[in-house]
Amino acid sequence: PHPIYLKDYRPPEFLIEQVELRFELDPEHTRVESRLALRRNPAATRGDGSLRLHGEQLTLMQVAIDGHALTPAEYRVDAEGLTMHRVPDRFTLETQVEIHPSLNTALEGLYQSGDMLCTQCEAEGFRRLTYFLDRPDVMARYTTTLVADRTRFPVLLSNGNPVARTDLEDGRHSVTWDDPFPKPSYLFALVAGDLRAVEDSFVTASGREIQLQIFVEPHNLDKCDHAMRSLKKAMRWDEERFGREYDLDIFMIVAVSHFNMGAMENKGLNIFNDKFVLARPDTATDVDFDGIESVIAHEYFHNWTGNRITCRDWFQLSLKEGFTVYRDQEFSADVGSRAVKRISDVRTLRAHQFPEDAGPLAHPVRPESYIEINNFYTTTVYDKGAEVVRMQAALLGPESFRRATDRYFERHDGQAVTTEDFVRCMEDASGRDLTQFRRWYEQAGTPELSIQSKYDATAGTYTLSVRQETAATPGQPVKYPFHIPLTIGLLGAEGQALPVWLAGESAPPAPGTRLLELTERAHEFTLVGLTERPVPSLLRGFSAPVRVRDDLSDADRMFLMAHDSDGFNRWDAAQTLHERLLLALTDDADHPIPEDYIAAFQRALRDPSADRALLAEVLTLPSETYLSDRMTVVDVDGLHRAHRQLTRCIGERLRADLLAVYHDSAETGDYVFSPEAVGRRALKNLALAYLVRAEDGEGLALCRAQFEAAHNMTDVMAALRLLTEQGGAAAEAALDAFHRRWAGESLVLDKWFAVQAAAPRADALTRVMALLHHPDYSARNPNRVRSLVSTFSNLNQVRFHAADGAGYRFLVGQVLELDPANPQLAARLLKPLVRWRRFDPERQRLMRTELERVLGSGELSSDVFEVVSKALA
Ligand code: B3K
Ligand code: ZN
Repeated sequence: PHPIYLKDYRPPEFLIEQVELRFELDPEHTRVESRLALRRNPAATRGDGSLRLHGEQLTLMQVAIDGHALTPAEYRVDAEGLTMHRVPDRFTLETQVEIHPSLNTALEGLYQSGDMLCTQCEAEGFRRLTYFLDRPDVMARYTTTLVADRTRFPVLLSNGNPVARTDLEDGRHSVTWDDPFPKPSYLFALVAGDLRAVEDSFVTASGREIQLQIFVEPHNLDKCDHAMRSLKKAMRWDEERFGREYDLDIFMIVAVSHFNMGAMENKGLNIFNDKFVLARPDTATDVDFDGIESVIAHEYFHNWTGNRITCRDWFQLSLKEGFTVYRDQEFSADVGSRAVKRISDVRTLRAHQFPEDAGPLAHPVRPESYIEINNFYTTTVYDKGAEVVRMQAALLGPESFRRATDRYFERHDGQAVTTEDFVRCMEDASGRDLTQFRRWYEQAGTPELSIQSKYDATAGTYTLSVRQETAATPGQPVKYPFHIPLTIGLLGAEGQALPVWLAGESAPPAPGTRLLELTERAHEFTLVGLTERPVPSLLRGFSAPVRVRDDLSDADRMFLMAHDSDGFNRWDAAQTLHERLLLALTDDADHPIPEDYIAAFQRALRDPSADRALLAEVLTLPSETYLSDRMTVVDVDGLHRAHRQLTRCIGERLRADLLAVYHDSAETGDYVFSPEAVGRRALKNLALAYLVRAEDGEGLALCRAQFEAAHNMTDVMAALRLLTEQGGAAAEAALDAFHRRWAGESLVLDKWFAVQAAAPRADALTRVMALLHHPDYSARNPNRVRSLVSTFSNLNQVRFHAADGAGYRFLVGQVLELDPANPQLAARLLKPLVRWRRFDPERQRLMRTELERVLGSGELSSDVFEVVSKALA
């Protein structure tokens, strides 16, 4: 496999104006006829007169130019495409190919999921349907005819609007779809199956009525309400916040059970992993409800950021993904709690993106090269990409940012563009120069800010010295300073907001948050007018994706935790307190647990006015995986011991308060999915977790009772997780009961597998290996594989990293088994091994041996090859 470089980008030599497709669908043999109107691209340099189309795993039956069949001498077919030696400047190309959906285990192209057929084309799956210029800068209009057996496949869907339906004499029927919007091939989709739809409608701001349909298998019809509500909320929000209205007359969502990712934004026909559609209070947790709301919104938002305006090439992936993640994050913040949303997004960023950016797979938000594009759907491109958009929004301010996005939509509608085009709109609409800011797209790595403070009582000044530094990343030994928005506030002794008044300014600004801009390696800010030493609240709302090293004391952090008006920073102060204590306990089990630490959390728990959701976040200890990123050499066992020790201590010391919180938060009446109700359940189950993990008798009894009595899956799973961790007969009985109760509900069974894989019990791996042979386990279903294998290797750090290396051997065994069938899934599974250099020498050796075993095992997919070879480089 060879790398592809951004610097080699050339515009396509030919454009495709019109695409007519006809699929004769059958799981075993599907015939695809295509008719393409091609013409030479006036903007491209002329080549040798030949034309090469992408195509993989296709059996070519016929190829004709302008109605004349080509003879074998006039073209060549190889494993990656079709080359026609001489073509006119403008012509019609007709091809006929055969494909085999039922054999397609990679879930890319046309494949079978249960009894239905569906497609996944992004990034380069369209070339598995037919010969094509399968690159996003070739945008065309599509008309698609689907032909299939009427009984097996009564529903036939594609992009756009249905324009014709016919019953054929041989028991088949056909439906023709027409999509009036030009689109890149990766947004093409089709679905065929025996599906039912939940229907609704939405009236747009300009008064157009849109038909909304969610297609599912019949037994899932009762699990679509939340998805439909989420969709309508998202449609309204996009009109209000970004002025974006939906364009077609129909919007369809289809839920499928075999899917490599979360969902796919195909034009007018979003295809979803059913995990992000199906929910009923008794089958899905609050986290699931939340995920559905944000993924439905994300895919819907792509209609403008991705579909109407798409990417010129795959290096620009963050143009659509970073921006769309930013949009879905803002949506969730607006319809839920902004601080809680920010906390959960930053948790993800710190737990996944920071380690990625510090490891062998670090890459810029706009990568320079890749071997397999599917490996670049990363947390850097998505989540750091969203932060890069958020920073531009912060630098521009809300009005100017809205002007800039309006301009972007207006200027580039119908085009395939670059992140550079996006930044230029930001500049043009605001008059700001973002030259230096562009480094966020080009340089990998997480900047570290060191912030030193000094208070001068006589002068009444407070000086903040800020330095930024970014460690080298693969291929980028030297880093230049970033343009960083740093928002800060100052708190007085009573917790009141003070003005952030910079020396040289004639009058103080209003007290509150202020945005400072860093552009140099070092800055000094002198703040004046201070009659007392303030406590600084730094990087409010996490205004930039950086690590901060400051000189605040634990007392300052407790003060911020109690008084900061910025909810995110109250949480962050608490996290740092937990983190420092946990790391100290990791090094020394006898390190004392300070009284004032316990007291601070007791006060928080006793505050009746506290937002429950935020309180739950504040009281949650950082995960072992996150903490391991904070250590130079990860001490797997020490961290686990420290985590248990502190958890138990909190459970014992705050017992009465935790019990009170638990009882106060009892569920009354029917399940509601609202920020308040979710927060209350989160806090209740956190209190329960502390009690059970401290092996409190009353806590254990409450846990068993909750498992028996709860009607919502959030409470059931919280109890089942704790029971499973505790083990013994009660755990086995609960697991058996749960399994019996939910037989046949695939998404619920995923939870049953996951809860066992995550429990940090000594026999975890043995159990996971036994579950591979459970009749409900299937390596062909990505959700099932993730629920067992990824849960174990990502969320059960202490057992996955067992000193004998058995966890590593297990994972690599799974990767090698899966790779021939589903390379995308296999490459993702490998991720936990990539950070091997962070561990002690013996674990390093064991992990490296396993990575080398992958590399040495012959036929690897380009996906897995790229990940291992970079991990070992
Ligand atoms: N755009 C898709 C991801 C496609 C991944 C291809 N390997 C989902 C999303 O980000 O909305
Ligand atoms: Zn996306």
